[in-house]
Amino acid sequence: MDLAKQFSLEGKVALVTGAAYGIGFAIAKGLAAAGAKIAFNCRGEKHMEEAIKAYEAEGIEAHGYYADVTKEDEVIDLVNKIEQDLGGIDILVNNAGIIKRIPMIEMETSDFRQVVDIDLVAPFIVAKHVIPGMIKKGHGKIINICSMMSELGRETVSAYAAAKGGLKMLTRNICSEYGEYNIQCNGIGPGYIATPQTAPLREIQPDGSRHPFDQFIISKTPAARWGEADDLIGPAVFLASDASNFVNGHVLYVDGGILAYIGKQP
Ligand code: NAP
Ligand code: GCO
Repeated sequence: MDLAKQFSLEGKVALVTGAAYGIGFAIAKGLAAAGAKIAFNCRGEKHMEEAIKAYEAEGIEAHGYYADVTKEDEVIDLVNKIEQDLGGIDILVNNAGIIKRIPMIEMETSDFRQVVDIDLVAPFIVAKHVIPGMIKKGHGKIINICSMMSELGRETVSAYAAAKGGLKMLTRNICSEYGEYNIQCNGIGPGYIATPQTAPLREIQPDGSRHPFDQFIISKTPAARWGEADDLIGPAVFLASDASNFVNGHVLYVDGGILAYIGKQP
């Protein structure tokens, strides 16, 4: 048995949404290292320029496209351009996402809608337009970036938790509806990862101490550390490769053990 071949992504095209930096960039870097051609999208020129340079610094010829994943016409255009440029999408990572940390009864409905739009409706839109091409190819891998908040709630993240909980069920439904076409749709549920999205939770306090939430997460994580975006590379390559052809509808939590642990006694 050729185990290396099972994990190889040679000849495959991967679209990672929102992969100019953060978790998306790390996952795209890992998929490229396994042999995939990388396509990614972002919304701003500055981020695009910086991202292309960052990919080049990693020796990766990433193909960057401007697209807001909440805008269906831009997603259709994105998918068509990748089809023309690279020959269609074998691997889709629905990574683009935002969070707004506001107590629910103080949250504007427009804010709630924006989070759900980007974190749940957009993965639906992108998958809806990528799956037909995967059916034609006879195979496909979809990885939805879920969250601890696909399983747990906490103060101020009602919209995010609702969206990420819904994304877990969208993952299971795509598995159910398209598994017969040799399409596997799974989720990755990162724990607390040190990226721009969580930077406010790790800010050093005026007195030089660690942010209270930072200390809280350390106490809730058996690994006693925040995750790094690169911790997600191995799980992503596994779920993007033939090694996971009979894994479907699963959310793989990459959380250092948070979900298994009651937390260190103060
Ligand atoms: P991040 O650093 O804030 O990056 C988010 C990315 O999404 C950015 O590239 C951003 O691009 C893009 N994006 C946002 N809205 C978009 C839109 N409408 N259209 C296109 N791109 C859009 O966040 P991250 O920490 O890397 O998180 C990436 C994913 O992992 C998210 O889905 C997040 O919910 C999830 N996650 C993160 C953690 C964590 O602890 N960090 C844990 C679990 C899950 P712009 O620059 O254009 O805004
Ligand atoms: C928060 C954090 C979390 C992480 C991640 C955990 O405010 O609680 O931002 O939501 O981003 O989703 O898995």
